[in-house]
Amino acid sequence: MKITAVEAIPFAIPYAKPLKFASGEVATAEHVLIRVHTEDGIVGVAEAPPRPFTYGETQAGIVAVVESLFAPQVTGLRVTEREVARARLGRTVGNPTAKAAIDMAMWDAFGKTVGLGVSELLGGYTDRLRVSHMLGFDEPAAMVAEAERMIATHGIRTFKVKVGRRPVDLDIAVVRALREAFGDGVELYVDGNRGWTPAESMRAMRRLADLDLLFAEELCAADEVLGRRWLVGHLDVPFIADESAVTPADITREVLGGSATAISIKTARTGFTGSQRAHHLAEGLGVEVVMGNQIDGQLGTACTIAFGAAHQRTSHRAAELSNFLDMTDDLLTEPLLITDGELRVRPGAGIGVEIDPDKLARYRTS
Ligand code: MUC
Ligand code: MG
Repeated sequence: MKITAVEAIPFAIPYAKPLKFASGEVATAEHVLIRVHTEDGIVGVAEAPPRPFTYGETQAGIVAVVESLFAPQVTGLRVTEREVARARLGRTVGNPTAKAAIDMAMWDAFGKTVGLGVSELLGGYTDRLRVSHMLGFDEPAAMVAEAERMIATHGIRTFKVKVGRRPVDLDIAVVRALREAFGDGVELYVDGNRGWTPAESMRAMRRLADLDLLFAEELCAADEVLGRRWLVGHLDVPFIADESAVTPADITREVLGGSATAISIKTARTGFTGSQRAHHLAEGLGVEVVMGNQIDGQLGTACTIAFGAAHQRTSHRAAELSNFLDMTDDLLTEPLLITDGELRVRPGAGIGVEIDPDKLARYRTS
């Protein structure tokens, strides 16, 4: 069970269609594959997606922090000593996706060691989740066409619409066009990635009031402390804290401060161990949870489904599990498949995935 080595391997896989949103754009998945090796010959895997516009991490920075600080701190631990790993890694501030990937690779190695799936080990509530697809910035007709394709090809009927552009009219036109095209046969919610001020958010939400939205996510920044509290207090839909609520302390501050009424859990930034803390806290606070997507590849998505399906609260809403569909390729031997709008937990031990060595050789950049 002892960890003998931790590798951080950068790779790059282009997107067929870049995802654009208020805080940035992703055209290539420049992620880092983390491999945790144990003395028994087990290899646990996970991926870290650098999101400089959200957490300040870069691909080179993730490789450097893992190789120089984190690998030596976890080498020699048993894969069950995740709390020790968390405490040691926690001495370094920031670097959420690098820390999360090490945690998830340790869980993967643990599951493979004992021959059980991580989703079972975490709670085993269900074996599948409904899928929500994220629609990035484009013209209204193109965003409607993408939703149509997702419905026809994958049976997906929940859409998170990226908003936060100026003037707000284009985003409002998109949401209205989606509701007109699909009626109440689809669920819709919006994510502003901090693009608007509180006042702009309020005006936009008033103009969207008749469109039966499920949620509004991170429309304005949490730093707009009083403005955001005022906005959230006036909305009649839950307001999801995403990038503003990563740690338990962030979540507590946002919810008890009246600046959020739901949270997004992303395994890419809190791993399984930190996501459990966020989940239990959300239960204690009595707020809804949506499983979010950090623009993950298939490996990251397999982690999200493993965690989301493990608990009742994270299984209630459709989970964001489809960003990988826009990648030109991926690293897994067996691709994930969304059918009838659902994604199933991978069978098998650990996270239930294998890395294809030929694909890794093709896409690794060092
Ligand atoms: C999301 O939910 O915001 C875009 C930026 C980021 O940090 O995550 C994605 C999706
Ligand atoms: Mg978001």
